[in-house]
Amino acid sequence: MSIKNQSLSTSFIALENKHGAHNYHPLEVVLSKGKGVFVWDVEGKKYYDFLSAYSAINQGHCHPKIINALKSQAENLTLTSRAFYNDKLGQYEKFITHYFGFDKILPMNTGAEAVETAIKICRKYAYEKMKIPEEKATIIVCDNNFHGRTTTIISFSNDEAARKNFGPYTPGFVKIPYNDIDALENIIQTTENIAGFLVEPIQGEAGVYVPHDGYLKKAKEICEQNNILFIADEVQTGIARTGKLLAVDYENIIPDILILGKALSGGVYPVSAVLASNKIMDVIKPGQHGSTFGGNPLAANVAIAALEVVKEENLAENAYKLGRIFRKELNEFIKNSDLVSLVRGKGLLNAIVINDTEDSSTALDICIQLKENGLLAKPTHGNIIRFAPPLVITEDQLMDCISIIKKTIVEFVN
Ligand code: IF1
Repeated sequence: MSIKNQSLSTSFIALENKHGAHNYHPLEVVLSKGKGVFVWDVEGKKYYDFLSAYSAINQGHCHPKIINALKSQAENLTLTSRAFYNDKLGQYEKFITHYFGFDKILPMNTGAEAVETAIKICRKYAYEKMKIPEEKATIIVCDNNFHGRTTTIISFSNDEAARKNFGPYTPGFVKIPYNDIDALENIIQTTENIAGFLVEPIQGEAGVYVPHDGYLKKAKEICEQNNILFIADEVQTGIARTGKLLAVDYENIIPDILILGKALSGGVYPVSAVLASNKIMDVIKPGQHGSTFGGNPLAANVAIAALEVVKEENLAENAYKLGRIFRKELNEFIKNSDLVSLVRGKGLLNAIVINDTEDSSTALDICIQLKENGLLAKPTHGNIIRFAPPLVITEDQLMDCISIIKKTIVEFVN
């Protein structure tokens, strides 16, 4: 970066460092424009976005249809609160419940809020329908889960950085190893008052851990046999990211409670949702749950457009096809690499595992070099780099990105 350019980025970074909480350590790039699979920094340099704001930008940056839905609604009515009805929410609720095949939606804003909402619904259903004694409901979660950053959610995290010194923690959760059916069966046999099983169909933050085929189906069967609610957190894996509309679609299972977020709005507005049957959702009565922005007309209009784009542009099919090409090309490449030990993922949610210790800076250093070469990505934990481009990426663009990744790894080794 030239000295002049450096001062421009540096000045923006300095503003954030001085005036903003230091709750992130971003890659040193200052973005000012996004379109499709591309983003531009303040110096005008163009990059492929291979993070997609953690899978919130599945439809591509600033998708025209979604932006128009945002603009047109924003000029009419943005927020009424739920003290009154509005002319967009009911249409959205009908649209999304038909789209995913559920009876009802409880609309929220962030993914964490939707996870918290699902936990509350599960607990209330346990007390009022499962006859579990009040205050005794227990929800099974998995080791290395990531479901957000509220106090309750980090209470069942085993990521010390996300959890330490934020206690006292919310009780009512038990942890089992991910992708381990015996552990699920065992905890159910040995623990009283189990109300639900909250699980990511693929563990994103943990490093794009894809469970073995049949895990989710078997887990759902065990939950059904034991009258336990199967709660799928598809905030990151949903909305076509893994090559199907939902990651659970690979195993043809229907969760009792489905949690969505991120790409539900194409990244233009915070929109999340909890979907369930009438039998489950109807435990929530007026005044028992809500939020100021939950179900606002702006979110409703944006989410309909974002979901229409997914089908109109065959994003799941594209993610499925290009994901296979990505893993095939990289698996071939790493046969001769000592630096990259593994490629894994589904659809366009993939990761490479760097052959170095978890606490090494190698993965980050590679991302810094990728940035220099025109591609933005970020490590998840330690030695794992997640690759998740917008699902609108073309095969030519993907091949271009694969070349950049290969070139960078070769440069890094030499
Ligand atoms: C950060 C991670 C990804 C999620 C799943 C719920 C939520 C998330 C499966 C909460 C959010 C985001 C949060 C963001 C970075 C990103 C992330 F690195 F934190 F773990 F994607 F893997 N369920 N994930 O992935 O949704 O409240 O954020 O809308 O906190 O740094 P949210």
